[in-house]
Amino acid sequence: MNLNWFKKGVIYQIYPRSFNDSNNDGIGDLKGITSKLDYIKSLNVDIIWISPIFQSPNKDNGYDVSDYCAIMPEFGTMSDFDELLSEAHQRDLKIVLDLVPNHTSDEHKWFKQAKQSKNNPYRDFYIWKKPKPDGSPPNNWPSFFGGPAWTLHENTGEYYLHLFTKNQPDLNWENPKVRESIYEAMRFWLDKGVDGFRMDVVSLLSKDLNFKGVDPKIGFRKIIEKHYANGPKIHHYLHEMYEKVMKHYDAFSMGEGVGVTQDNAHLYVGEDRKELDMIYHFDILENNIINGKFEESSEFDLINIKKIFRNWQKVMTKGGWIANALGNHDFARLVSRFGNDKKYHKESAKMLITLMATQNGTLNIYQGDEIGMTNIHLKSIDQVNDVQSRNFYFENLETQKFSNDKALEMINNEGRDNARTPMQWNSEDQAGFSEHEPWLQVNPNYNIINVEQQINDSDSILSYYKTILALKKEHDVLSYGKFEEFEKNNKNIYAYTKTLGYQEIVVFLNFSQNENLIDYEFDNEKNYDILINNYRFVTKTLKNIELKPYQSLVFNIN
Ligand code: TEU
Ligand code: CA
Repeated sequence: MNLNWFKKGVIYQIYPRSFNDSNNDGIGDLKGITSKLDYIKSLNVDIIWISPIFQSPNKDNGYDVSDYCAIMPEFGTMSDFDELLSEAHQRDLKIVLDLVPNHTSDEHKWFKQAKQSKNNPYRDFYIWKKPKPDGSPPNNWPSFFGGPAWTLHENTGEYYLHLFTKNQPDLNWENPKVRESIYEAMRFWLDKGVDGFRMDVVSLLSKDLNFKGVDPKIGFRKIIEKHYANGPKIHHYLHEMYEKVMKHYDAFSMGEGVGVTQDNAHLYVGEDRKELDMIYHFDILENNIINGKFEESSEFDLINIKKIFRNWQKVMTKGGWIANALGNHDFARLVSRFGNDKKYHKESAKMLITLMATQNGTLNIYQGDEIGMTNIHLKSIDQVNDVQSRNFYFENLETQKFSNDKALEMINNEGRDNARTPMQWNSEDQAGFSEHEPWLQVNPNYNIINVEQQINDSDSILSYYKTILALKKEHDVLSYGKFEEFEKNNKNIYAYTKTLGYQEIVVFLNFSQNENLIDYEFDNEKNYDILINNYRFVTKTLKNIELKPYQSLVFNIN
């Protein structure tokens, strides 16, 4: 296996709108990030992924780009960016930008041109189809964010495809000019010295080119897998992107693998394939979301989670590499979802980072998770900002599939605003994020959950993150060890060993609120030193160890 720097490196994801506001207009910005680089460095992370910062009308907070080579004015200027990059590099922190190659904003100059007429040279930058004879859309494809994936452009009489909002028309990757234009933008940033890209929904670049209708009964996740992602040209495009751009730089690509499965992932990341460096998979993030967001979801099930981790390990044993995450800007807060954000807030937040830091695959940490930020409870739809949640709510008002209260409850449980509330720096007004009312309200728990309060507390979630990430730097076994599980069918405890050369560790994680006895044969001939433990309490004997609620306990065996 080729041990590139980005495999062991830990990624810290920043959602710039919500991270730190330097000029007090209520919106986080680049200077705000620069002023927190020492803080970020102190976490012992290596790479910063910044969610989109390119010019955008913000219909989907930057995931609708109107100029790939300009900075969004709300976030600052190009020289603010250059300063951020150079200050980061001085601290030995890498910067990874979020590239959105599947669609642009409808305000991008390419789309403005394309709309002019059917024979405009930019027409073919997008995907246009004639209406059906009755005037309806060319097929029944649903968009990710509700409603059909097609919108009629009245003046030219054709529909354009948009897998996300109607303000995000899909680019036509069949057109070599589109590909070259994106490659040019990539070179622009790489020439400045950025260290790589997180590539938004990169698996969707090639879709089902027959545009066959879908069977809604199979559910949205399967629709993505079968019709939107993994299209016939996907590997051709990604290989071309590697050859024409990525291979010429010391930079890596992390593909957002929506619709990529354990069975086809190696085609994207196999070392011999020369396509992507790693795939960011969704199986954990979507583990209880059966058919897609805002449909029925199932209860937390550790046995299923174990199975997902186990199967994704296989992609790496086949020579590929993956990226792991329990949370990002599109999902609920991890401690609220996978842990317990009340009685066992601290314990479960620490246990969850222990899980992530001891799995192979590049670890992604999302801003605020290092202090255990939680979901927010919004009381009415007026407080909801996220376009996906709002579309769901208003569509549901008409269909009444769920009651309005239920719809709001689902938004509170699953909605994207949960992860997007401003970063909680201290207990001052607006959590120290800004002196102005922020674009999205601060979580009212900021006076008990914030950086300032945790930074000097050796028992805090923040201190635990720093410790375990330092251990990850020191012990390669955490990042590359051979993984072996036991108690596979235990629904409360996740337990595994990892071995690399002479080093062996054993990891015990209690996912329940109860004490649970571990069933493991300790070898009398060996020493078991505690590498990390989220409880102060230390066991005297290795017999009949009872894990406390949400305890994580890792031994170094020698
Ligand atoms: O997300 C793609 C994606 O699949 C998400 O829409 C995800 O499935 C959903 O939020 C959870 O149900 C990426 C970006 O991360 C997201 O913020 C963008 O809105 C989207 O692409 C469009 O660019
Ligand atoms: Ca600002």
